Amino acid sequence: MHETHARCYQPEIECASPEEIRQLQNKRLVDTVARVYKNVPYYKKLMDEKGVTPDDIKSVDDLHKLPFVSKADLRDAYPYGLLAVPLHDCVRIHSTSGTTGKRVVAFYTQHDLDIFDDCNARAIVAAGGTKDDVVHVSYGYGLFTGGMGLNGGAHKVGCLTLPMSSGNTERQIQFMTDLGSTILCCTPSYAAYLAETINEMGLRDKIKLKAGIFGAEAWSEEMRQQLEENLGIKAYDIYGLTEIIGPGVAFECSEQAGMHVNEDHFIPEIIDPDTGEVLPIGSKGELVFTCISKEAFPLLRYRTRDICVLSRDKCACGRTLVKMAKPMGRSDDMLIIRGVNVFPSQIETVLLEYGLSANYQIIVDRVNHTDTLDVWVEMNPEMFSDTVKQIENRERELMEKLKNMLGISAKVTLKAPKSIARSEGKAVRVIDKRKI
Ligand code: DLL
Repeated sequence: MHETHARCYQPEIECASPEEIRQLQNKRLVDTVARVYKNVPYYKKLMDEKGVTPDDIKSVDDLHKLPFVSKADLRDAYPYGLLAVPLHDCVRIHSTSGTTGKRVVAFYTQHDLDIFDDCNARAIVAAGGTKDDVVHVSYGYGLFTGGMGLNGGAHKVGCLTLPMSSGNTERQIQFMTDLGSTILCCTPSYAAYLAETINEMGLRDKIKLKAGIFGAEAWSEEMRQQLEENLGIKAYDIYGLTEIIGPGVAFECSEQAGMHVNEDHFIPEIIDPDTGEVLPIGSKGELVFTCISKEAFPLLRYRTRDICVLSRDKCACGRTLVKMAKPMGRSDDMLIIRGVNVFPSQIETVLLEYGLSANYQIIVDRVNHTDTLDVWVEMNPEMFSDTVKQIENRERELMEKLKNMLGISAKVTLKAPKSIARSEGKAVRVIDKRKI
């Protein structure tokens, strides 16, 4: 094993016993709470309102006593209100790609960036990365955390790093073939676009990719299979959010069955999104994180809005870090159509199981006081030569399958290949015209 590789895989943490991790978490939690209570008036106010003092927090068992922090708090406290160190100790800012209201800004000290690199290095090593790899980073660089996050991790592992950022697909592919990229890091939707273009250009034999580290948006198991086949790789999931650190909050290992949470830095909880009650492990609910090692922006009990399940089942990779399942959607992305909860991921599963690609769009509208659900999806080139009758039959079959999955009917329209816009970052899958 290379020396750098050995440093980035940290079995003393990643394979520690749950008790050892708990001890570390207890200490870090107590320290963090005391520090933010003292240094951040916003936290002091939230805790005082809840009648909690740092003395009440003696271990992780007391976590539930702390108030939640939500995106609304971040907007309220914008930009410096939750900063826990003097601004001159900070060395970087990242920001969310938020569409409405004020953006969220997150601050990092050098120590925080070291943690960020560490978390991403663990993810790269878990995906089989070593010093011999050429890591092609096509997440956006800049305020978005994706590019810089994976870049830092790849450097730490000692990989040759291509800081491509997103866009200019042909150039991406040229670099990939000329420089022998072995690990691709980007959103799964951009990976699908790259795969499509590589295959169209007839360059599949020229690429040396062996793994992909895909995240920043929801993607289904079916999409994983398609990406693995179309690029000849193993596709690993990676999860994170700007408010907590960026990518690397959790990462997938060789088992490809859920993501290990970097519990030495972030404590996960699952709560009932309506009542805030903490749910037992294995329950489905909203994922909440508490940062216990960061200096500048250590959020306590931050409500992610991601709907998820945690598991402590033994993992064959040897890591003992708790695992989170693929988030099944966001509580605020969940569509309520004619009173029924619909997650875009359910629709994606039906389309991909049918053999279609992930180029689809979901359009929700309200006509005569009734919600309508339209699903546009591109045909494969083979289907495109079908007769109109065959295409109509396929649409009917898909509507039937969607009805079974969702419990409500949707109108499916099969579109010509390449007629739906591709994305270079996070895909826009849902157009909800009811809100306009
Ligand atoms: O998306 C950070 C990131 C960059 C993660 C690169 C992975 C790779 P934000 O832009 O703040 O940060 O968006 C965070 O994206 O709350 C989830 O809803 C969603 N998300 C992130 N990773 C995944 C994933 C980055 N693997 C929000 N699966 C989160 C599903 C994901 N959703």
